[in-house]
Amino acid sequence: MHRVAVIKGDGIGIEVTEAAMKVIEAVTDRIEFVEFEGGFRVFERYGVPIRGEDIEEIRKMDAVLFGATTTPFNVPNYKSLILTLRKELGLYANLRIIPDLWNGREIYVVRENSEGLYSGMFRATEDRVIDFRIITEEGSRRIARFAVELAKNKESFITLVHKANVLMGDRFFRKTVIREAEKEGIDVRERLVDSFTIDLVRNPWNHGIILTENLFGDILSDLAAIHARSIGVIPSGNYGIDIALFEPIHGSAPDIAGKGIANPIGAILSGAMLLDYLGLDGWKIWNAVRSYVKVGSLTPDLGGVAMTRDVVEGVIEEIESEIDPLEWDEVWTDEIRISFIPTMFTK
Ligand code: 48Y
Repeated sequence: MHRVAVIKGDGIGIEVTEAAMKVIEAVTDRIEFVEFEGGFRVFERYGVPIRGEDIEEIRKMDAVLFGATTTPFNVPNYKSLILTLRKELGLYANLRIIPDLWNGREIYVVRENSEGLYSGMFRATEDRVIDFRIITEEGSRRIARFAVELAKNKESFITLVHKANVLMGDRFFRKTVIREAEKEGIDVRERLVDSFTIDLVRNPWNHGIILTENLFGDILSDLAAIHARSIGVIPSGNYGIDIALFEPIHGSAPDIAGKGIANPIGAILSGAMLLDYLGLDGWKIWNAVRSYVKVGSLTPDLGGVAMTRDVVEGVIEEIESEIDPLEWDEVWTDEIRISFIPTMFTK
């Protein structure tokens, strides 16, 4: 039995996480969910976005399934729940898979998740604020290792995106990445972040594993999201040394919360990434979602009129009608390759 912490969060985070749990339960009975509360409402009661004792409990779990939270940026002392969890759980690697579900292709973005301008270190005086953009040897090495393993696994290469022509930290980062990739014979193509944005809009599918530092990764992965047709279908994983957290990349969408029309696919595919991490059958979910979107009705963000529950039911039907993979070898082999997460990140 694997123990998975669940933090549904706010707004549509609640609906989509429940959707993902139902789909996971249709694939396996080897997961026990344990729910925790976190987000702004917890902050109002306790002054922190998640209680210290809950973090201690979560550390003992095998993985975390996360929905979405609202982070007001005008409340003094409020710290984002997801940023707190990334830090507390040491989740240094962020993998976002931007899928084109209709054509079976994906953009992979690996974002360094713990350093750069997210270091949390700053110096403020009356007339000047300095945010420290920290890049360390160890931080660069471990994210490089993550991207190298992924590239090896997918028989692919790394597109390393940086601004080393201007930033000292990026010169350091690129040296470490190139050294780690060379050790494993992985090809590294380098791109400057500014001109790369144009390519990511016009020609997004052929960059292998895109690897970059924290803030560039935040921005580039949102930009790449345009190729998924809706931000509502994009899953992600935040990986640490012995725990990982999976979340759709969309936010809590207060405007549609509670209406039952949120797209659950990003959360459902995050569930697929979670199963892969635990060594279970994530590919079944990927296949079911790909089959469903071609025939089933879609939520409003994808131009349809479906409700969240219609999509959940449809995806579960696809899972239940899945042909025995042995009768299906060619597609099956392909899907395994696409959805597989390297062994070193498997529990
Ligand atoms: O996960 C993301 O990319 C979000 O934009 C967060 C970030 O900057 O990494 C911010 C989320 C938040 O403020 O709660």
